[in-house]
Amino acid sequence: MTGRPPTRLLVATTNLGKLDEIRRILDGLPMTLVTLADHPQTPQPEETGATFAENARLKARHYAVATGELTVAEDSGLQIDALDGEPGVRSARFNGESYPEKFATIQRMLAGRGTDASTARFVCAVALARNDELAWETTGVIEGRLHLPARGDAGFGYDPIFYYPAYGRTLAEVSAEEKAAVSHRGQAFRGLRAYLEKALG
Ligand code: ITT
Repeated sequence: MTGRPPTRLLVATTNLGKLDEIRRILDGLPMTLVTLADHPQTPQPEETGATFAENARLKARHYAVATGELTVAEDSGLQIDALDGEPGVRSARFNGESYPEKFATIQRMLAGRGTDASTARFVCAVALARNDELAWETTGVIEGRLHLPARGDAGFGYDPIFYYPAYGRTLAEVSAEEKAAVSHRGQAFRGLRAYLEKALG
């Protein structure tokens, strides 16, 4: 980044589970973190990208232009190998109103392919934008496998069906600190933190 060091950072997500995790990872950074609650009139963009990275860039640019803030956005999701990477970029809007319904859909789809197990990964693409310009980007990945039925009630989204072998538990059975230490989001946002610390001098 060039010019005056930024003092504010908009964390542009409508997902409170993500926001809570991102806040913890960026805690102590010498910047004021603002959220979409500080910009309540801002319309949401349509997530038309074919990849996590495209959607992260699209969201970061959209909110940066709309608010004038230095903006970070992320696009993330679960890729299930036995389902050819589904739900992928459609994770948030995947079949089923609730997560238990989404888990049941996954179980049915797997059964349709003659299995009840699969390796899987969470991916998190992060993009930082100032106005329409992309300033920085990265991607974090965590590898694991499906655990059906779901187990645990921490975290959010697909955490109860994502088994992380090194912990021997699902990500809904570990603390926020344990999840952040290994997660796709933890990796990507620690990268952002390091970038911003350097940029801030
Ligand atoms: P924003 O676009 O406003 O950030 P969103 O929830 O719509 O919010 P995405 O389009 O990136 O965001 O969808 C991400 C979905 O992927 C999320 O809603 C969960 O279903 C899933 N997901 C991502 N990270 C996850 C995690 O750490 N644990 C469990 N599920 C996760």
